[in-house]
Amino acid sequence: MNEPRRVEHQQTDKGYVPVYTTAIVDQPADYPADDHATWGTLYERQRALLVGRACDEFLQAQDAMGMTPDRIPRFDELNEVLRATTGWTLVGVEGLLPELEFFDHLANRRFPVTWWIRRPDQIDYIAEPDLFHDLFGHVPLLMNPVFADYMEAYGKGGVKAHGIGTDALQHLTRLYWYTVEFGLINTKDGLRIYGAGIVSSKGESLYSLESDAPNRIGFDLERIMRTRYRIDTFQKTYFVIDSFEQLMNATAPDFTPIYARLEKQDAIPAGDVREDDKVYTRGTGEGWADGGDV
Ligand code: HBI
Ligand code: FE
Repeated sequence: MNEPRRVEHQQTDKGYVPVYTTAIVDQPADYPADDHATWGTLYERQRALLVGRACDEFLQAQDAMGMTPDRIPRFDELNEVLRATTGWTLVGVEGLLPELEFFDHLANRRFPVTWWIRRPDQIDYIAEPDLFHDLFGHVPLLMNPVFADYMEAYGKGGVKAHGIGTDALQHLTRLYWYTVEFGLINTKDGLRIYGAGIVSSKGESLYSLESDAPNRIGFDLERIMRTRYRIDTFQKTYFVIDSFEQLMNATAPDFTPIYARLEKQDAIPAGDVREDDKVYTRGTGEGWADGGDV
């Protein structure tokens, strides 16, 4: 299989990783058997973990798109379902894109999916977003109309933030990190996962709901935009939304005054808990712990 065309390594919000050419690329006509096997192994392992841990919207969407462990899905087949449901399409790319290109895709309801999948020896961890992370982790929720609207609004906000400057961009990237990548959602049955970075990771699918180590804090836009994050470990804090509508509504206002306020405030370390945080106890639905839990 031809290797992806790396452009150059850059320090990004995902660490020092290769940032690729921004060209749209076609999905290869087929993949070596090894790649299909990697997809199948990861798919079956994650689905076994995620029933009862991922939110229903994620699991149902993945089934509705016709994703199976049998083979790497065809982008054009997924696009038929996705386009008809929320107007989103996925486009093949070489890998991580410069931020502006990435935001521009989202602003136009295009989700960039890396066309190659990790090697068998990388099955447990890969620093870059590969096909499994993007297709298994990010694409299903684009079937949810409200989340699909949020992702477009986020992209438009990203294009604007890029024009404002690096501070605005940093604050907005934290919002992506703590929702799209590592978000939890509160349901009548308890906390559930919706973040792509969690659902595509075996260890973090368990840790995010069941470990006593991380904080779980109710969604607060400016609190999130001030909060640093780590890229090389499990998260020290997860933010919990009540609904995708809450997420969508949070991006409705113009962020300019928010950026102005954030300029005057310090960043919050990833592991901090502040006194007006709404703290969740692990894995349950109760919002207000008695405070003794953290
Ligand atoms: N490029 N292909 C791709 N996929 C991403 O998730 C991605 C990206 N470029 C930038 C980026 N994410 C980050 O800036 C986001 O966290 C905002
Ligand atoms: Fe991602």
